[in-house]
Amino acid sequence: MVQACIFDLDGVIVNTAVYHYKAWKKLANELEFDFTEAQNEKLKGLSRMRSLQLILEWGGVDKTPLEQQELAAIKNSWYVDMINRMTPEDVLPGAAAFLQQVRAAGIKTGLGSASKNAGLILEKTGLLHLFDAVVDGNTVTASKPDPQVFLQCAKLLHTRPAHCVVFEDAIAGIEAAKAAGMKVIGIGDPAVLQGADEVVKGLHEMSVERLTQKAKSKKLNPEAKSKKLKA
Ligand code: B16
Ligand code: MG
Repeated sequence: MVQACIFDLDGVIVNTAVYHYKAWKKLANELEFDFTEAQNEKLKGLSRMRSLQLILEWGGVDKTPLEQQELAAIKNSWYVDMINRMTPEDVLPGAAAFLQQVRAAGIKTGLGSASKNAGLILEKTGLLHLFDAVVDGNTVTASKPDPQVFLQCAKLLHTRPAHCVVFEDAIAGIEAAKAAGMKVIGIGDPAVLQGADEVVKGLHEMSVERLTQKAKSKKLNPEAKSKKLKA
């Protein structure tokens, strides 16, 4: 039985990957190397500092921890300039409607994001009131694929992990949800998100009815199969 839905933010509720890309590219170019969209894909779901470390590795540039902090702050100021201009129109198709439907059905909603800017994004897009709990990059000490973000969220929602369904677009996030003992619906390409129990193109394809059906399916609920076999 699904008692809570936990949503990743970037790639599920909004698409801020494009702003991350622009800001990281500008930083890479100032350091005199390039940064591609394909590389940006690999950063999805990873923390800001882990992203920077990978970018510096790809560019063959060595920086001290203090310099890394400064570079991350510069990138973040460019990124924040862009997200400050976000409006409710930037919410991905079907996301607000699905959140409202889930809540109307008595299912709790939580946010489980790696972003330290999650609060600002939810405020700018007018979605904050649709979440019962928000866990983001400011509250966790270990980033995805560590399950901490989703476990903390389930705790705040007073729901056992087995009764939570996570919506995620990144491989690191799917691994985190699985490690937390939760069901996970991938948002994106099934060929990429192979670890997910199910994959849909976006929340516009979801409804509470479909969520309940998916939760009953053998893939999302392996216990159903073994109980049936035993009976
Ligand atoms: P910030 P999510 C993640 O958000 C992004 O996917 C990832 O690309 C970014 O590095 C991370 O947030 C940290 O973001 O710099 O704003 O703290 O997908 O976990 O919602
Ligand atoms: Mg994401």
